[in-house]
Amino acid sequence: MLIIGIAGGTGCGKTTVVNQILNELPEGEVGVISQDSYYMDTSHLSFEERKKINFDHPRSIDFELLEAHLGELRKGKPVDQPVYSFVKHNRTGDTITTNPRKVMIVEGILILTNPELREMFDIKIFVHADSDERLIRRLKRDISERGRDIDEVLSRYQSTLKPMHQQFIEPMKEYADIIIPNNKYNTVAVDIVKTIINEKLN
Ligand code: UZR
Ligand code: MG
Repeated sequence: MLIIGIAGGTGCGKTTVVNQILNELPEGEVGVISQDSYYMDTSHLSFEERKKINFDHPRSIDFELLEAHLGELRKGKPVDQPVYSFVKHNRTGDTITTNPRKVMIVEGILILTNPELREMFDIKIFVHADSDERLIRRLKRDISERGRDIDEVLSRYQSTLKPMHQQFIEPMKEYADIIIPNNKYNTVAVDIVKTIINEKLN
């Protein structure tokens, strides 16, 4: 199994890069695990309390479960991934069965911050976009897809996203094997990653 970790700040285009990588690759050969599915279970908190959680700090992620699941997949076993709701800021209680694939992609803002998880990646990719670009994308997405308003997104950005990015995410570039400049769609970089994957598949 080839395990690829894809990190980068919010709005850098991780999800888009992953989707472009998957595009045209043989179906059933490549699987994706998103860090988003592994936010800590916060069922014991009220919605108001959950809204105050710092979701950009590594402690908000259940790395233990994520590592355990990746370990099982590496052994060829399926896992039941939790399903997460950004609207409720919590796990929904549902799970989705994920089968092992020849190539597994793990994506998320904080996936390179955990040393044990980092060790499990054969290739570490950091997607870079400038912070203004990322803020614009984040605003658009959170308003259209995650039920936020402009004030909430901006104040969260200033109070949490930006400082956490500087403290935990940006420094992870140092661990990356490949940094993808992604202010615009970078089809060349995506093609290079696809070539590496195809080599593994053939
Ligand atoms: P991406 N996030 C939420 O907004 N709500 C949650 O319940 C859990 C996470 C956000 C999180 C982070 N920060 O910036 C973002 N906040 O999801 C990471 N607030 O996702 O890489 O797709 O932007
Ligand atoms: Mg994403």
